[in-house]
Amino acid sequence: KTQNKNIEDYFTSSKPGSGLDLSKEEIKKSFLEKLFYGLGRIPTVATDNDYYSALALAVRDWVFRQYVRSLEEYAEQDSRGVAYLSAEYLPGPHLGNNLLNLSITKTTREALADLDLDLDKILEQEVEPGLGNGGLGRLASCYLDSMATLGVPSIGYGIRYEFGIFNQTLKDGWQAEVTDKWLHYGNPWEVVRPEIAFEVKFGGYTEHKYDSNNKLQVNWIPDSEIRGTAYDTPILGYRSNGIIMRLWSAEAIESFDFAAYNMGDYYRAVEKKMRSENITKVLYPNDENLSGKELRLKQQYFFVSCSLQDIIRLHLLQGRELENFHEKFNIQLNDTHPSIAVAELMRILVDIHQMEWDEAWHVTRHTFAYTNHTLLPEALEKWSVNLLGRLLPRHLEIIYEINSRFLNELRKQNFSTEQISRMSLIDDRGEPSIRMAHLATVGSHKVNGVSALHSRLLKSMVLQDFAELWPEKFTNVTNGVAHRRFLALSNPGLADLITRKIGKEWLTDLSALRNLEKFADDKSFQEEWRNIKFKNKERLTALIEERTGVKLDPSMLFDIHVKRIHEYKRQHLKVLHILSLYLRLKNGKGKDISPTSFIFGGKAAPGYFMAKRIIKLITAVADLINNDPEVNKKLKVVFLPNFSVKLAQQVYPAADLSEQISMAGKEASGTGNMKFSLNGALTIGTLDGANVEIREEVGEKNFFLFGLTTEEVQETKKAGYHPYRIYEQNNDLREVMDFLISGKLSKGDKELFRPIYDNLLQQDPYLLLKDYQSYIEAMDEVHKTWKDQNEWAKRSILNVINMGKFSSDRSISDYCEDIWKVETVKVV
Ligand code: RUG
Repeated sequence: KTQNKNIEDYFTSSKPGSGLDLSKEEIKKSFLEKLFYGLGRIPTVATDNDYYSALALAVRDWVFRQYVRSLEEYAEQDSRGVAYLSAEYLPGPHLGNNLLNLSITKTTREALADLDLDLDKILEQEVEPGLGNGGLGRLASCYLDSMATLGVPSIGYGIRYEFGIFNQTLKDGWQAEVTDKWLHYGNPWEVVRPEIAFEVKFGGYTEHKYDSNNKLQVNWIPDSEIRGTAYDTPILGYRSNGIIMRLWSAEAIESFDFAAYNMGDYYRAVEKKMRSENITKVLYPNDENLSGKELRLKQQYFFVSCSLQDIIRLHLLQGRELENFHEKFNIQLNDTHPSIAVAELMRILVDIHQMEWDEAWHVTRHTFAYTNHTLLPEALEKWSVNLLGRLLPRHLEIIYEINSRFLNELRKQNFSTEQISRMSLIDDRGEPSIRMAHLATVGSHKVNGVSALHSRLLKSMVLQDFAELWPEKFTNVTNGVAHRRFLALSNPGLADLITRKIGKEWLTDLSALRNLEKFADDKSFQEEWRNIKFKNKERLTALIEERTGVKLDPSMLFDIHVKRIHEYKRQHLKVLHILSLYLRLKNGKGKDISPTSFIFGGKAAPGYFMAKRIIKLITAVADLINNDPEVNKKLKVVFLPNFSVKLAQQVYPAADLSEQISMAGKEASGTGNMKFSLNGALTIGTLDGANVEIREEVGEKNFFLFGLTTEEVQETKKAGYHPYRIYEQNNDLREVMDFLISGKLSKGDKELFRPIYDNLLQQDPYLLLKDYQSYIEAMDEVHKTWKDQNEWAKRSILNVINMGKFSSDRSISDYCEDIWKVETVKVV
């Protein structure tokens, strides 16, 4: 750390000014300076991407101003901080959001117009960082937004994947994956910090020795080491603080093997470097069986180790002792992906800083808190003892030690052998493996689920024994979404109407939307509301036509199902419904059907056979219906490829109906459901995840409910479920199912969709057939309600105004109060 009195004096006397509310001239000047001197471009050669980069660099300066001001404030208050550890982030495009948060969108538009440039065209240039798979990564980014807005002293740690989630294209109706080269044009938002770099060890063995005080010293002798370098992206809150998202990138410590080079083996000279850098090359698409994937475990440990070394550096930099580390830092584990951190912190404290085991364990348990995001057995992470021992031999020893002490405690408390084996961190059945959720639970002071239902099920199913042992440890924090991005930024028409009626308070307190209640019955307000929706639908229609060639009619009902493709999310239930409408129309029984456009979007994991076939089914149904003049005036179907945050921002504002139709008990929370309602879509949904709470908030009448409850699902399965019987008894369903294998969807190929057909008739693990009739009836009710446009508008308004609970600001306040116990410090 260098002390430079002159610079310090300058910094204190000239306190960085606020980055907010800049004038048109200031914006123009900074933009042009970045273009000329930041990028070295002259007007004759500057491209749209140069304009985008210049504006982004100017904006980044203002965001950093807010960040620097925040840091000063935090240091002064000596605040308790939060480190959010997440293997995934989906920030979405930064530029528009930063302009909004600096309150300079309008002025920037004018500044650029003076230069004959169009802000929208410039915004279009941004390639978003696809550093996540779906809900979990997007949630992490919503949380950073809210932590910044509320003034939580915090850092988000993660991985700087060189290639993010694949880009999805369609080939002959099938998903085809294309590498995501998001860094191809550079990334103006990040700053590399070559001096914030840590070494991370892998492999090798451990040595156990007693020192002169007869204290055991363990030394880990690795067989390889890799360096992680920090890349910082400032994240700005709304007219508020700035925080950092710090992503680690792997590089070789020695970039060149001179011995090999001198012997003429040029390839081997750089091979090691290439192998080391593989660690942060690519994001794993989830839903696959990841347990054998060594590189995935390396990624997890790599980012955890860098992050912990960094947090400890920050702690010691302030002259503090490690004994009170937990009083100064909370570390939130976003799912089990970073849960190896429990063993790593123990290793750092005990092996490196010579802390006694019991004290280190106290510090560790009071530092971590763990958020569980899934009950799906296949998604609960387990690492084979063999693999973990090979990559992280010392961590395996530590995990065994934690486990042995934990199990001894249980024995003392007279737990049965059966309970003890259920709760053990090691699963001994079959090939021994580590249950990462158990490690995270034992090593944390709080464990939370992400919706009321999910947290209840977590306590009664997956972590039941632990919840009985430590009831006070378990809590719920219902997810929330960044309403500024997903309403203010994505739906400017609606945002403007709301602000005209009730002012800007809702931007920082979403529950202020309730002040709109008096307008719910107001016919002229309803009309304005509908016009805005219509314009959003026109916008989406144009985008869909450009991307797919399918032209929708914006006066139709827009019925939208966008999310990852997974059997439990039941996209194929929606397809069965569409086919039932198609057959009704063909049989001359479709007079009650309201004209509808069905829009699907979402990626399937590349190795997930059924999910990929479901995409093919959707596109096959789309081809059939869109090209049949007998039905295509009433029905249209489209699969919008490559769903992303950028696309989502266009899709949610244009939705009339939100499909949230997972089998009850499977969707931990869902966050798309919140974004839809926030933009005035009505929901058709099951009592799953956060749907339950959304329905409570918006009112039963304003939510189309169908399907079994979680308890009914459990009873159905327990009683022995026979989908074939339902098929036999329901004529309509039988006709639809048989249509799947009729060849009419597949140019005569009767086998193409047989795997879906067979799966549903023989196993139907997600009870589509059981819920089918109830879904059809609820959809009929939707179509009936749509015919009364005033009623629909009223329900849409009631959805939006009751969404206060689902802002991520509320979620982060809950974390602050219940889990982190931190005080917020705002700079504005
Ligand atoms: O599937 C869940 C969603 O229900 C949830 O809304 C989201 C954020 O909490 O996390 C999703 N999730 C769960 N993504 N990955 C996992 C399992 O690792």
